[in-house]
Amino acid sequence: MNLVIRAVCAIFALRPVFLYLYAMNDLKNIISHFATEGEVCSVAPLGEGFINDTFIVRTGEGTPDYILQRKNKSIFPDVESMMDNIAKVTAHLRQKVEAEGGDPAREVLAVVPTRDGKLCFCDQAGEYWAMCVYIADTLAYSKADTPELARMGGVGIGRFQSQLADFHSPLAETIKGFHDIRHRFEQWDETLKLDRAGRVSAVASEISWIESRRAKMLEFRKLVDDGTIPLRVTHNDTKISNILFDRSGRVLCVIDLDTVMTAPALNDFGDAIRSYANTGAEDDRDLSRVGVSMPMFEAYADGYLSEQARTLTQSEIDYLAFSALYITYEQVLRFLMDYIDGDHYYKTAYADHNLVRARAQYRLLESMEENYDAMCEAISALAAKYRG
Ligand code: GN1
Ligand code: MG
Repeated sequence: MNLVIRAVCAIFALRPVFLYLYAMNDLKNIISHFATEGEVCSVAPLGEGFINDTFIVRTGEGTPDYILQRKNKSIFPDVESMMDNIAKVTAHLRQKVEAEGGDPAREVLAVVPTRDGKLCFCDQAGEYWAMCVYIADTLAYSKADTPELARMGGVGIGRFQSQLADFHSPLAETIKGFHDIRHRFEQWDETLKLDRAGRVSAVASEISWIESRRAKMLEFRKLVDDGTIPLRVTHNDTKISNILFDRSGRVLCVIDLDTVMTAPALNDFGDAIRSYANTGAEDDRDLSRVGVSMPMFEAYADGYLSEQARTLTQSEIDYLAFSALYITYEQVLRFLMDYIDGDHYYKTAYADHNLVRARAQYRLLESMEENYDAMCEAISALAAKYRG
């Protein structure tokens, strides 16, 4: 039956409806395996994540609500290790928030274990589920509307990185070579060779966008390999929708910790700029709307450097502006690669969605290239301001 519902919903692009029907059949049983409090009143799909399936689980008065996620095991091959990363990192963050006199219940994600003490539950179909406590009364955005919000986003990620600066337990690599462009090129070359969806010839000009910048991107990666750019504990998916803000605009809690790994801190800066400083949407069809907003760029960089300028090395400062180009380029590659491959990685809402995303992200990349000197100057000025 599920298969029929799934097929119908896929045909009519009714993913949320599918999730809801799926939920009603099976979710309460899955939830019963977790150490939750209270009676489950409702379960409904939540959010716009591209990878996992997310649900909000409402319980009655006086007990917390929860976030339930089916983790995408084709993307995260070792969900148990990923959850182990998240448990370790959140325990560390909790100690920091407590020591700073904050409210750990609202400022750190709380993983809900299963009743037998595991961090995730594997159902009969072999799907992995995880749960955390829902943090009520927060604001989430798909777009930064004001420079003030962008600045607070930068403060939040700067703080997140600094709270993890003394986290030294090893972390599993949840997705191999996630922001390593060398690894992405291996996948890219293979995808083009296989041409599984027969789309390569139709996107020749888009492919040339990637190829014309290949050498430059590989050159940057060498700086990571030779230790010029250090590794730190980073989030790796810092788009604005992965941050919860409080009503005063302050970052309350950084969520979606699936990709927390040891990686260059620059990834978090670059990915955030890709999101906060885009004047258009990530998948804008109207490319005239897409570009880098310098006020948003400066505001985010100001917030980030107010927290991190004294911690980052000079090499990291020198490549901060470039990191925005690097991550945006990588995102063009990833969307285009998924389109060429037949749309297996990202959730899509319509047939050429990944191609639309790749084109919009490419327009953003071009705009960053046009504004690159100004971006570098802004970073130098801000680094001087906060380093004294
Ligand atoms: C995915 O999971 P979500 O929707 O926050 C992706 C990111 C991309 C982003 C593009 C694990 O993020 O890397 O930048 O989509 N996450 C994974 O919006 O691939
Ligand atoms: Mg994510």
